[in-house]
Amino acid sequence: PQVIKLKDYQQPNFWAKKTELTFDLNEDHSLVTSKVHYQHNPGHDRTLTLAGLSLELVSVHLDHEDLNLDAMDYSPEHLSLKDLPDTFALTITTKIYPQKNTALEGLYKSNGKFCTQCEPEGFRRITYFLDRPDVMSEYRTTIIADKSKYPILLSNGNPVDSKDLPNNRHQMVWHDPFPKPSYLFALVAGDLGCVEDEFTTKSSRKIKLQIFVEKENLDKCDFAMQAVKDSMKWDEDTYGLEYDLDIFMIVAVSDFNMGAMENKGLNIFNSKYILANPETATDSDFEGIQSVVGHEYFHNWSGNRVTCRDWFQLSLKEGLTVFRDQEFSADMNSRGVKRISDVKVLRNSQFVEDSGPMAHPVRPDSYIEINNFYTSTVYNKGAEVIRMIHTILGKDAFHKGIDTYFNRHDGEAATIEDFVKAMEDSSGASLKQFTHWYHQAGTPRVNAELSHQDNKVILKLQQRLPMTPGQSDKHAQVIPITTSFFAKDGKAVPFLYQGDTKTEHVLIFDQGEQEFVFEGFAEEPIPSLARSFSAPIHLDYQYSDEQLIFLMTWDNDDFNRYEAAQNLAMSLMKKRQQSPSYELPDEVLTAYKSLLASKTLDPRIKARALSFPSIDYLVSLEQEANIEAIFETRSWLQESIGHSCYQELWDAYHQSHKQDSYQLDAEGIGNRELKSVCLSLLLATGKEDSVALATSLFAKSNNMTDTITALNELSHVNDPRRQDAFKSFYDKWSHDQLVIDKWFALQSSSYHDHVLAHVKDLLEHKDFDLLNPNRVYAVLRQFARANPKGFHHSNGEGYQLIADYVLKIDKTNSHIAAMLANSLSQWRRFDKGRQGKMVAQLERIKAAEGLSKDVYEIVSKSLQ
Ligand code: BAL
Ligand code: ZN
Repeated sequence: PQVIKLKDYQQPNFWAKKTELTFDLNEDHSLVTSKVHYQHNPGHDRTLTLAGLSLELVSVHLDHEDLNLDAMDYSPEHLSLKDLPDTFALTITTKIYPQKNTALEGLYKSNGKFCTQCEPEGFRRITYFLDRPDVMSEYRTTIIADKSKYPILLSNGNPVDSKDLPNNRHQMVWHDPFPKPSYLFALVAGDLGCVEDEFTTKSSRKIKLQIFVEKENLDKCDFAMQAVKDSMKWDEDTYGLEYDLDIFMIVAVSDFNMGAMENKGLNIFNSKYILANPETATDSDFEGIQSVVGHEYFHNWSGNRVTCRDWFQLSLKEGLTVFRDQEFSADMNSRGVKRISDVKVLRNSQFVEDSGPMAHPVRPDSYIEINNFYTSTVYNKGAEVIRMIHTILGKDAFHKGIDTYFNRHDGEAATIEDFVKAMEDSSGASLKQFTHWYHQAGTPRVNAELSHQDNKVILKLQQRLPMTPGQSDKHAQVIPITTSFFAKDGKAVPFLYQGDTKTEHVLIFDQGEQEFVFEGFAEEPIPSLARSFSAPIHLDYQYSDEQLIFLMTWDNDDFNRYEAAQNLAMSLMKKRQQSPSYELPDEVLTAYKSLLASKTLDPRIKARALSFPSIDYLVSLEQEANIEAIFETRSWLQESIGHSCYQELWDAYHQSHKQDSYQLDAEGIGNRELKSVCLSLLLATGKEDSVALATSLFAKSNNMTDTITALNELSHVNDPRRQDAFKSFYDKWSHDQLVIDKWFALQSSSYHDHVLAHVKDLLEHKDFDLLNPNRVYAVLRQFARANPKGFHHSNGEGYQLIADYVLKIDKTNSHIAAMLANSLSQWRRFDKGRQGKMVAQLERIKAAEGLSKDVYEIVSKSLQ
């Protein structure tokens, strides 16, 4: 397959100024007529080559001339015309089959509705087009369909006309005045219910808000609607950014590859990120809805008004928009808890990716299939890079930079350089060296050492960026290290640095090795480094367990308090691995007990401090991980804390458990999360009364969060109560697809001994659907990513199962297949036996005939 390279970027030969689309939607096929007004790009060739995918060409008109197809240069994948004039209109009719489109890209059908997904390259499955983000066009879209089956016809922009047609058909015309690339095009046609509301902008314009869902789900849209209004308000208050069209629509569909899509004025969502009420959704579902609704809404500026010049710039919109949604959620909820969640995601997926064969820079240099680059590096590390710019420049300069960026590039397709330049110009700072973060892959390791002399503290930092595929020669990066020091009394020490005395300074660490000298210390303090995770790095500082307990108790940065607990857990696990007779000392147990007993600490921070690093993250830290040993020591730690703190956990559980009241607020959510962690540690002991406690929570729960907490614990129990609970859950919820996804997912991540056979049964279950991405994620991705015990079983059967399904799914949806294939890419991290078995499956996939380029790219890079 062809490798696309950033350095080969060229502007197109023609621009598409206006695009008029007509969709004639039918049950067997649809006809799409596109009339595009092209304009020659001076200095470029006069050949126009349009992209297509699986298209059937019906007719082509150049202005008014009907072109003879037999004499034309075209295939299902391209259409090319030579010697074209300066301006002309090209009218193309294509025949497409949305009903047969299982890739869920382009125009397809989901549950009887027509819908689209065009990012990144789905539009070419609709018509021949300059399907690239730098070609921005004004769209007018006419949709024609049967009036009874498809009463609702939607597209981007504002509705401008509608009328009835013969044969019970009707048509609707939409016009989007904002030029946009084809990837932001959207169409929906179906019989949908609608929840409506209104938002008044800061300039007093009234915006109509509509969420379209299947009629039986109309009662599950309130939370998402509130999130839309909160997002609109937040973007005005924070960045002065106002919504631009008169109407903002969201449609929820059940078959969707991604979480959601920011099409101009018509966001299309995976129903998982819209539909919720306390009976069906967990607290984390609600959080997900708020952040995804925010994310897609914020794209209206960061992505739509200013888009990307090419797909190498994907992080320009995604990194920035993730940063914006993270800040939105932090402002709406607890900032400390949000930071802990975001770092957890980063470590569990981006750090893992960055340490394996798929490691790539935030701005990749090349790709085979761009769909493979919607990664946590582009999204989450991209957001960390924006966050560091915010930290280095400060809030005011950052906001000025954002203003400059949007003012300068409104209506344009921009690059990462444009963004950085806007930040530099408005702050006066140079970000030249900083831009290595965009070009260099890999997670920097920072080693820190401290010494104390007289009243001074010297902090010595060293940075090292590991080699990654295709990159061996690395430059030192600019790393902001937010630093405080604590005295023995638990207070932060004010200290002098660069003429300023404060309790917290941001150190700019930009050399391979650097010493920082601070004054104002009567005694040697305990450092709190990279506070709030000020940079996406691995930080090595040799804390003693005693110091970690101190920080866990006294640090006033929520993230670093959690971090101390994580480091303490890793230190304890290491000691146990080195000495199998090692047991937790009293000081450690006392620390956990006082954490649980604290009257002032946010229950969610307590809960996070008592949750330990994931197996995947622990594996990613090793050269050749012994997964059994990691699994055993992690279980030992949970079990030891469970046994030694049984009474305290039991008490904390009951204090958090408000049986009859349910509140979706900080207190309610905090209590439920702490309760869940306590229950998990209690069950780690295997004691009968803890199993009884989970069984009782399951039986009496009045909300989905508690139900899932209990069912998750019971899923690992080797006795009939597991089966009973799953049966009663299924009987109660079999009508609700999203809830049944949870039922599948919990069984796939169960640690019971026969889980592989059980997963195979689930794949044969009547409700399993290979064409529905959420269901595939619930069973197969969950097994591969959230069940290290089952997936990495030494017999290799877990790997074989995943490979079997990669090959099966590749025939219908290569995007989902590639995502699944990626779970085999980390093979180098494991022991020789597992390595051989994973490689054998990768080789088997690679050798398969007719493999998609999506899967080919993942497996071939994994094997390199
Ligand atoms: N643009 C694809 C989905 C998202 O990141 O919003
Ligand atoms: Zn996005």
